[in-house]
Amino acid sequence: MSGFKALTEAVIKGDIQTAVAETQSAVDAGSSVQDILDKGLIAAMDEVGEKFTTGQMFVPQMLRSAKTMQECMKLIKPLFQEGELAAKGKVVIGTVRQDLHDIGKNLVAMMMEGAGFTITDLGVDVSPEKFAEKAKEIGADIVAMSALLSTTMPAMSDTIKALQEAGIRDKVKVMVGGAPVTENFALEIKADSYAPDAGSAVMEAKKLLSIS
Ligand code: B1M
Repeated sequence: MSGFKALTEAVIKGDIQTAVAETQSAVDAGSSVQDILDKGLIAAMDEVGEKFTTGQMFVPQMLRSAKTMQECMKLIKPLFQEGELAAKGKVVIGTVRQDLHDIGKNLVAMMMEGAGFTITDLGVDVSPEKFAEKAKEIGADIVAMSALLSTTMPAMSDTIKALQEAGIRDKVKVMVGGAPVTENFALEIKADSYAPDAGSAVMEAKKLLSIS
């Protein structure tokens, strides 16, 4: 077995050593970071999700696969760097209240950082108040929220309310994303922007701040 298939299999199995080695050989063989992510790592997590839905995998295995993917992401992080860039804007990012999924959020943070944004990552299970407090404290340009559970999506709307209550809603742009989040939902809760994946999150962030 070779290439992305071996990488995907290793992530599904939670075999960190093999997955990291496969990621390294894909990098060495000149594969693009986008392909490593889409065809290797994200493809693996999609399969993990399917196996979980059909009862072939359980939370501990899902966690092990997540840990494996995070280790592979550490390896490709430097490849996102676009070189010496002028600071593009301050972004406060986090996964919303009661949601512990952070792989997609980390990917978005990593790509934004690589594109020159200054990132303050609040982690997971971030309360609306915490988002608002930090955004106010650092004078953020963008508040970026990730949700992976349909049950935690309402926390995005609560966070927008918290930004209003903190008196900074007109000073920050709000971006939302995550697998169950849609463009319509973003419009409904009056977010400024929605992005389906990490690459478009960078483009949307640039658009929001009128950066080319
Ligand atoms: Co959970 N989980 N999980 N899980 N998990 C999902 C999300 C699920 C779809 C699996 C399934 O049933 N098929 C399902 C959600 C169903 C729903 O509500 N729609 C689910 C469930 C049910 C649960 C639990 C409730 C399970 C349980 O305990 N019974 C539980 C909830 C815990 C909690 O959060 N309170 C749970 C727990 C976990 C683990 C902790 C074990 C682990 C997470 C570990 C971690 O993140 N450190 C986990 C995992 C790994 C998954 C799956 C398998 C993979 C998620 C992932 O990392 N994908 C997932 C199934 C799936 O997604 N296929 C599943 C890869 C990642 C790169 O993609 O995060 O979508 P994603 O990010 C994308 C885009 O969405 C976008 O960019 C990224 C790609 O470029 N994006 C943004 C993300 N954030 C963005 C923000 C933006 C813009 C774009 O702007 C700000």
